[in-house]
Amino acid sequence: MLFDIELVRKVYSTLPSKIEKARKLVNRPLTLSEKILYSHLWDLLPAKPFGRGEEYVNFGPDRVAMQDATAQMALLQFMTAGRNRTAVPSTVHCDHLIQASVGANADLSLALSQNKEVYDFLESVSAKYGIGFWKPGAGIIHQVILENYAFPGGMIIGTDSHTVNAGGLGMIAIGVGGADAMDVMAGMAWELKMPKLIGIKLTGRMNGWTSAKDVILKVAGILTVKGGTGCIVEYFGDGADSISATGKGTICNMGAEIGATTSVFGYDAKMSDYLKATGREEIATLADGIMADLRADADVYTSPEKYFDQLIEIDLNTLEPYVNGPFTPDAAFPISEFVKVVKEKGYPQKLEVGLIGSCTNSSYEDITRAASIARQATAKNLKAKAEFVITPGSELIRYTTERDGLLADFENIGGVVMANACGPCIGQWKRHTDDPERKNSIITSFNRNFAKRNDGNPNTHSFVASPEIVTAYAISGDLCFNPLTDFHVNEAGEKVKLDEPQGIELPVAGFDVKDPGFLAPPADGSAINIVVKPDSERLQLLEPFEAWKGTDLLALPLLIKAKGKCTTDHISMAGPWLRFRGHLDNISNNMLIGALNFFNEKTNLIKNQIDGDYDTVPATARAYKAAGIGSIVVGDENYGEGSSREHAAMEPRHLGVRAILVKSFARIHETNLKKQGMLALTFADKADYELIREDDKIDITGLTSFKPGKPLVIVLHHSDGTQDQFPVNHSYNEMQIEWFKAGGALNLLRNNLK
Ligand code: MIC
Ligand code: SF4
Repeated sequence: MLFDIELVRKVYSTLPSKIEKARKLVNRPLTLSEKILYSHLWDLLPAKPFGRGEEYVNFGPDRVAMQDATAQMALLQFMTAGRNRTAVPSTVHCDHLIQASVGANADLSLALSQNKEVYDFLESVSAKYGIGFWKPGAGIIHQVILENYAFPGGMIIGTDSHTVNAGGLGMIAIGVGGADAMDVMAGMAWELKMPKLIGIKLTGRMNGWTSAKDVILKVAGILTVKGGTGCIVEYFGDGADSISATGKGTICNMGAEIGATTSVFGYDAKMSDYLKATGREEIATLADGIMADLRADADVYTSPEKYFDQLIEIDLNTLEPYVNGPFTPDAAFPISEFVKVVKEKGYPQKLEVGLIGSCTNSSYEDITRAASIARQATAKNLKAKAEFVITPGSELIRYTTERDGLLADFENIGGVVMANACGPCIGQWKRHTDDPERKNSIITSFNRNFAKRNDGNPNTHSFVASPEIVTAYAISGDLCFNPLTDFHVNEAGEKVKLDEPQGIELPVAGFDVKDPGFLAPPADGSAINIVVKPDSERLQLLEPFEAWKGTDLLALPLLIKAKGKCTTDHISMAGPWLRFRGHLDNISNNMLIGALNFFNEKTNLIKNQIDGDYDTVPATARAYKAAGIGSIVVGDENYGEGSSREHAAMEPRHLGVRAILVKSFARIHETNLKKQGMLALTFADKADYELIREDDKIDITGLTSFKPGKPLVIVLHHSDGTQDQFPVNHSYNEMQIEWFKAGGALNLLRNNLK
């Protein structure tokens, strides 16, 4: 659908001149990322170019998007900002709260009744403040954004890490916490450290079983889960132009898994085709008119090494399908080596479930490729040996693929189509298993495969691959089966082989949908009254956090020293806990329950320094809070990897944690901590992590002269009377230090409103 065309016209009317000025300032040809960043500056052009990876820059994004699980907190904060309407066009998408169990219709109606209070809240807040509302069942936020709102050269922020999906349509699209979204909706600038740039040149063409997913699965293997931190990944080359817009979306989407700020492709004929096919001919025509501004300058493509901080080249001709996992998305294996890996590492060989869909891989092309495998299977007398689950990304896709008989292809081999929602991808999955203790394998076309993510079961080994590869595995039910080379044995006992998948990029008969599930806000919503019941277990109005008292923080007990991977799923688990996303106190009961305690290698069992007993993390934090003492959390590398959920920062804040001290942070989480008035600190010398003992009391000193670039000092008081002392770094700028002092960015905003 075509929304807000005026906005696109406005952006395009000034884009060429802004880019021209930026080119003069930088005094060299520009990458596409720089073009979009410089044309979305909040302030006038600076006197000299921004230092990449160094300077904080204020931007003015064109749009904001929120999904239901994060929108609740974002909007609870926005409601206190004193505005009648959002300053930029914004949307809410109800996708995370629907649990996949038996099938689309039954699951959706159950979700509608179970989540009624939250849906009603989101719908009325949206109506009041002029926000577009996508009802439950309409689809997953990123698929809906790609189909309706993304436009080349634009800038969008969204309260979900996979907002980056819109890079597939040439947009700078960035995942943020709700407090950041609130700023932009409240009419303020949005701040980001000027990203570094990674260039990825794609040459050749994909063929056979290889698809866009395999590009990013390979990139994840190269860059690892933190290799993209602080960077925009810009794809280019003849190979890039050969990939469909939705395939580009898949690649950008999973850029979240390498920690990239976002990923982007230059505008091309594929994007133009997709815009036209999704009812946005007018945007395609406008974009065609300024095509050169929507791609990098020519010299960037001929001499990329001059313009990017890091350069990678991938030959699509020889790219193999990949399978990544388990437990981390960067464990990347080309399919030809995967069988060996499964055997050597002893991963459970039997595949119990294959799942396709999600915001990453729900395009018409994806579904046609996977369906072509399913169709062949039926013709060759095969059924899926594993359970097989399909979650379409949007109602547009579901309606069109049903019309074209593709969903039936899945059902014919035993597939079950779930609601258009996140479902199993975010642990909203009533998995049917006879024995949760058994080590077991599943494979998905999603993007994340952290422990417990899909079904809450630590014994589940979750692998990630393209939808067509997942479909082939679901048919074989065996991870030691190579779909490219091996034979299946069919129901008549014959050996049969499946041919390469065949995809159709865009529906020949066009997309169609009866009810896309969109609710436009009324022209004037000011009379709408938002009610949050005081005894609600799902929604709670926010109380301001306490301001800093002006002194160093002394003798804070260590709450937990987390060992190894500590993603936002470990800090604030999703799945069953999603129901409390609008209620800070209730959701705080999941704080860090997935983190591994360094000292006993157990989850959710830590020492309470008041009585010496072991208890859960939330209970111990509550005990410290009740006793009026703050605490400190220590963590490892890439702490807070994964989601944008600011609950992972608000929960510790709410339960009295004062600082998170780690070896390194994931970008969104670090910002979320700062926004909520927490101290986000990193070891100057990572080896100092080893000095932290279980019953340490910890001082954070230097706060009275807290300054950008100046380390703070940690003093450890060990229980044997000895001490250790070391410097810790931070990345706070002046404004962020003000957030800390005020007790959170929202307090500062409220103070300014008074
Ligand atoms: C995810 O994929 O982890 C989520 C659920 O979409 C999150 C958002 C959330 O936690 O609500 C994300 O990616 O930001
Ligand atoms: Fe939903 Fe999964 Fe996409 Fe997150 S990654 S938005 S949970 S489908």
